[in-house]
Amino acid sequence: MESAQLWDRLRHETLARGCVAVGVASARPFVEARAAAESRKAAGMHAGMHLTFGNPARSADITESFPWARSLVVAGYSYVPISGSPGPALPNRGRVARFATEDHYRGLRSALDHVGELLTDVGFEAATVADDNRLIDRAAAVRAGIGWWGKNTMVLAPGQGPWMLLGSVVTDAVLPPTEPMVRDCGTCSACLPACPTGALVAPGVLDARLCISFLLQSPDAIPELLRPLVGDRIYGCDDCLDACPPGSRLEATSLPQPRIDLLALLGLTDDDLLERFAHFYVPRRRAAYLRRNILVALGNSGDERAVPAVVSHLHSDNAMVRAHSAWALGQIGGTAAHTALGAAAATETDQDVQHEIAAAQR
Ligand code: B12
Ligand code: SF4
Ligand code: SF4
Repeated sequence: MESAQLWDRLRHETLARGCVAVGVASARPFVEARAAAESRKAAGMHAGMHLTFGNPARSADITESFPWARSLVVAGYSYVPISGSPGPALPNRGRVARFATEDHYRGLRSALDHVGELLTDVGFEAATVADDNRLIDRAAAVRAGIGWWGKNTMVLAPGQGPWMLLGSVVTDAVLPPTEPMVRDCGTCSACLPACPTGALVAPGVLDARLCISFLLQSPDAIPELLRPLVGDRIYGCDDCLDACPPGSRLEATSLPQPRIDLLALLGLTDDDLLERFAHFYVPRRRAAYLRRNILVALGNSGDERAVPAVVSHLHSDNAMVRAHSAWALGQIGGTAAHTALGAAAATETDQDVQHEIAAAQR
């Protein structure tokens, strides 16, 4: 089969399997993306994440992982409007960013695996790579002409805006590359002031240390000053995507979904909590990180009905959970919260938690 014919078939099948954009990029190294990743890392803006920052030279050159790679078939998979939109804010209710309302990557991976099978059926090598340490997905998408780099660092596509997940099929087939898009954000810069923490420190530059999406996946305590800005989120953040005009028409078609009952979540066992959010990235699959996020959201809600559930976490065997519980009680305030903090102050032995309790009592 001629490469143009093969590409036509792959394109058709990718779109038929639910992807909204597809293109081809050559497998040569992504020199600029490597330099950007190295520079973010040198400045500490990667917040210690491994992912594509662990070895930028490898993530920017797919032939390091697949020496036979010649082309990348890159696809964008839309998760809006099916994700719905968070309904109105309510006390003790939280929200999850749209990309994680369910495992939306499943549909993307299945479409890409199908394309891979079509390639192997005609004798080529093929491997699916999506949200993986071996490839900087957005650099591949921009080269394949799927979209352009937005000032919020997302890849935006006409009609989709930033509401697409990205992935590739790596292959040794030499396919005709699609042209990169001649488009950019122009004079718009709406995403920059929309970020609650100022994590977009310059157009196209994100400091992950300030990004709520990172903080809710981080393997550490959430910095005290940033906790109020987390609001009612328990996973992911969409503010710089919500602000983005190219995505607003699509977003407006999504139906409001009820926010999540945070007290019911806190009452789950660790196993049930992890199972409920099996598709989330949770450091070392420890439920304590999910509890940390829920406690911060409850603290921000400031509703006294949460006190008994939060107090029960003041006696957790995990110091980080106790610390966030103390903080949440300080935010909620009231007699019951202060009595519980006083009792905990008398028995707490961990210095960091003692500090959090003292701060919460002020
Ligand atoms: C690490 C990571 C994160 C980190 C850091 C994000 C970041 N901006 O780097 C954290 C945890 C914060 C994160 C958050 C999110 N992520 Co994320 N994340 C990744 C991951 C694993 C690697 C990203 C990476 O390599 N960055 C490296 C550096 C080099 O990229 P960069 O800083 O953007 O650099 C480029 C720009 O700066 C641009 N540039 C340079 N100068 C300038 C100047 C101007 C004016 C402009 C416009 C651009 C520009 O060029 C550089 C490259 O050459 C990818 C998956 C993957 N394997 O690629 C997913 C990925 C980027 N994430 C994704 C998603 C969906 C999200 C969230 C929306 C989830 C959420 N709702 O919470 C948020 C969005 C936050 C944001 N504004 O980026 C999608 C993005 C899809 C898309 N359409 O772009 C990806 C591709 C996963 C996937 N396969 O679908 N993520
Ligand atoms: S995801 Fe949220 S915190 Fe991160 S850059 Fe976007 S608006 Fe800011
Ligand atoms: S909000 Fe405006 S500047 Fe930011 S990514 Fe979207 S189009 Fe670009």
